[in-house]
Amino acid sequence: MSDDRKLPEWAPSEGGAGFTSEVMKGVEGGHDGMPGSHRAPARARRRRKLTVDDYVKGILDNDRTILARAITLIESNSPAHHEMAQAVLKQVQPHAGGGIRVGITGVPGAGKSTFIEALGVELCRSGKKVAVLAVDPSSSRTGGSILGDKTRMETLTREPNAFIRPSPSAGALGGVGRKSRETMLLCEAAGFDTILVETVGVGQNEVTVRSMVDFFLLVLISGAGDDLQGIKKGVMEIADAILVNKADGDNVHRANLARVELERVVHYLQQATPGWTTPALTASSVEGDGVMKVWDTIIDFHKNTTGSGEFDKRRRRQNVDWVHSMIQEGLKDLFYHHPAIYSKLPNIEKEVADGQLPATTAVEKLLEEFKKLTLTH
Ligand SMILES: Nc1nc2c(ncn2[C@@H]2O[C@H](COP(=O)(O)OP(=O)(O)O)[C@@H](O)[C@H]2O)c(=O)[nH]1
Ligand SMILES: [Mg+2]
Repeated sequence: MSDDRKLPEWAPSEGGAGFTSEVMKGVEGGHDGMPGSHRAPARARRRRKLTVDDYVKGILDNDRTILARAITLIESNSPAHHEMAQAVLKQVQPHAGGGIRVGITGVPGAGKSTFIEALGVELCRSGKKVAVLAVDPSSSRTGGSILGDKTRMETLTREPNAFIRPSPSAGALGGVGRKSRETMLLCEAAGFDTILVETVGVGQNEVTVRSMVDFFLLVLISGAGDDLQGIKKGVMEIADAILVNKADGDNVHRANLARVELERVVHYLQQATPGWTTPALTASSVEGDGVMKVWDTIIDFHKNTTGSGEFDKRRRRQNVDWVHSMIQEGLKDLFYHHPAIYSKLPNIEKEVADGQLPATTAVEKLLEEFKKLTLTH
């Protein structure tokens, strides 16, 4: 398996030539020392089909290559993979749940990745096992920002206690981190005790991430004084802490002003977590100041909410919410993939676009059709 280590952990198991060529070179010499043995090329071995048991054992043994492949399996849209993924999940689930799940959101460029790297390295060096899931909506389009994040987390990547998994949110059904919950469970089962989920704060993302993490951190930067006007009240109301990042150089004073102002504003808002007052903090992720203060806050939060029962309550509620979101996703899938609907949709769309059919009538027609097809007794 050591050959596989050369691959990025998130390389797709059916990866392109770019991922495999390096590995091919390393093993072609047949240097395993076994006379007469004929080793299969790394590419073939890497693609060896794993059984459910292989996946489960690999995950529980903290084999990162297998963990990465299991995540790829979970993220796959193929029905065959789906069944296997569920079987794997079912078996590892009893070993999951032990991590603290932290969501980190903010506008692009706020310094989320830099912060995660600074925090992650500290945590790894203090013996924690840190999994980073970077859910990046832009990555599915450009592919660029994933690499950008990866580059910025270079030091963290080298930490033996870290596992970094960028996942494109793949725009389509479900949007952000459709499989992030499952991925978190796998990481926990593999022994990761700290799960950091990075996501870009746009639209629904914050709410979705909030619904799957224990602690939600909003990362901001202070600008030219009118900072706070652009921040939606709704986002502040779901944050368990607000971090004004880039508090360094000329920016320290402004960042402190912003922090004070934020603390004042938060005071008037609804609490994100009952019994917990959302603090505003400053940090410089580049210089490191204030980064561990955020971690101390997370630890305080954890103590506070496990003591009050809020922690458990939230996890229980999240599991139920998850059921409903999967039902919604499943229903949507059933509808859109039904051959009768699928085949009619383009024409109906055209009629609506051309103004020949009211949108309401179109929907009624389609749903009636769908009901007839599915609700036969
Ligand atoms: N001065 C300063 N720059 C920072 C800090 N954190 C991040 N940056 C810079 O801000 C840019 C965006 O950072 P990145 O972590 O990729 O932001 P993300 O899009 O929120 O993940 C990069 O050029 C970072 O070097 C900080 O604390 N201070
Ligand atoms: Mg980033």
